[in-house]
Amino acid sequence: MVEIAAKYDPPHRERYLKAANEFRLPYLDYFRARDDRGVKVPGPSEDKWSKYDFRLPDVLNEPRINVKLPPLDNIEEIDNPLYTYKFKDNHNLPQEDWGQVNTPGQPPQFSTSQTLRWPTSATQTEHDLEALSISLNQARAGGITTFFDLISTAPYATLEAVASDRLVRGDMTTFRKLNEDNQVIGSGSIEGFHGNYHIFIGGNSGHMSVVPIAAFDPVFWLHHAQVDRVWSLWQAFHPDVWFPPAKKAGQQADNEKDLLPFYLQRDRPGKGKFYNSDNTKSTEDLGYVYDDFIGLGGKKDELLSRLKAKYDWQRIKPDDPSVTDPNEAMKPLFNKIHSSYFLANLKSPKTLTPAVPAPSTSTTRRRSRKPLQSLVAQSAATAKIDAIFDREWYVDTTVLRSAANGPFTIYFFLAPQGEVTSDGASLAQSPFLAGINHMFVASAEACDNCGDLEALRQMSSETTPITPLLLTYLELEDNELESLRPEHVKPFLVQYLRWRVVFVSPN
Ligand SMILES: [Cu+2]
Repeated sequence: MVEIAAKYDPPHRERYLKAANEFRLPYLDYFRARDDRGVKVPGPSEDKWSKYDFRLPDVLNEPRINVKLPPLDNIEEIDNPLYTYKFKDNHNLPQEDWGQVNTPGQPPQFSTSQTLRWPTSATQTEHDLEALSISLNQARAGGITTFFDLISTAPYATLEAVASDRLVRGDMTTFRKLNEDNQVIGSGSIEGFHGNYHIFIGGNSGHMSVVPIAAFDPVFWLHHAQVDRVWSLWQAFHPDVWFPPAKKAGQQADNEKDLLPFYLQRDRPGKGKFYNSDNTKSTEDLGYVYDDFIGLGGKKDELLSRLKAKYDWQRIKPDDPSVTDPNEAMKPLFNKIHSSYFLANLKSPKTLTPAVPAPSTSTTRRRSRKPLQSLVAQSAATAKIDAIFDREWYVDTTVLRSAANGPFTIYFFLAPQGEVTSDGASLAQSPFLAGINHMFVASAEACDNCGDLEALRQMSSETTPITPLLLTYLELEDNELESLRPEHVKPFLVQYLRWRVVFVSPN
């Protein structure tokens, strides 16, 4: 980046050099609304018109973009490097590496010419932006619940609970995530949360959904910056929690072990040749800090109120089920970003939804929803929402990590019989989708560690918040669900909870 900045003529050079030196990888905030022009989100009774759209930022969605090029800082239209990565003639990867995702001798499932998001075939040249948008908008309600759970609640207050989805005592008889003292800990993890967003963005045949080729998609890096931010937030809420000491005298503690293959830079202090968990603990030591912390001074309460100020408006909770409006600072950047030089094809932007929100008139599904006003009145007036008995509901799962020798997704639905198809491609768009658990694992052949994990028959656990969809059922007129109390939810789940497993790779 500094090299490119140096190619500009003065007076632009100084400005760009300064910017290049201060540049840090931006994070992809999945919970930041992109615009308030409305978006259709599938629901069990009818498609809902949601005011805020949580699609990817448009800088990732536009095939062409205007940039100011060196040396004269003149605006020119170029292929948007954040839209897709085009593999060079030799596909950048040797054929045997492509063989991990594309079965030799069969038509490729993953494009070898460019990275794609939600493609319906490997020969497509554009992303399916509509499928991608539905996926991210569907994922949002569960995602924001998981985000707050992971960083600030008791079940995730230890490293072994929050870091990985692996079961410490992983065997076929242990179906709960337990710590080494056999206490039940949170079934989710930052690893699982991270894996889910790989497939929310990649879809069933997108590069982001499979380990060996995910990092070719430019969005990978923004996604991983967000995962790093979540980890950073967790650390801030748990400043005194770190790895347990080595079990035996003379043994190396996990936090001191080399993080291969990440070489320590020469100008950084440290004992070894590689990074380890201790010398990567603080982002400030690594030269950056997230905006959440600027001017904070280590106060946890203040951090939590900052995060609530950013995101609480969109959280769907039993005692507060409505989506309101973001504060001024979190208002969509849509109008600012669509200024005249930023995007190339302003006249026919493909990613924009209609400006006039059209309330859905879909009558394809048989259940009707109560009018919004009566719903608000009723939520307050009836005993349906009960502070003493109501709680968040989750589906916790435990699976064999290597069950498919590659990535697979478990889709959970709250659906009447016959409403969930077995067509893998359409499951993610289902109006009955409650959540997913994507096992973002590589095949045993992909790396040494992958083979070791398979040999261990490692079990993994995950969690899926289902309260948002339960609340939608609570609103339906025919009273399929009476309340969020266990006596009503349990029989409802026996009747309505369904799941499908979809294998992402042909292996
Ligand atoms: Cu990843």
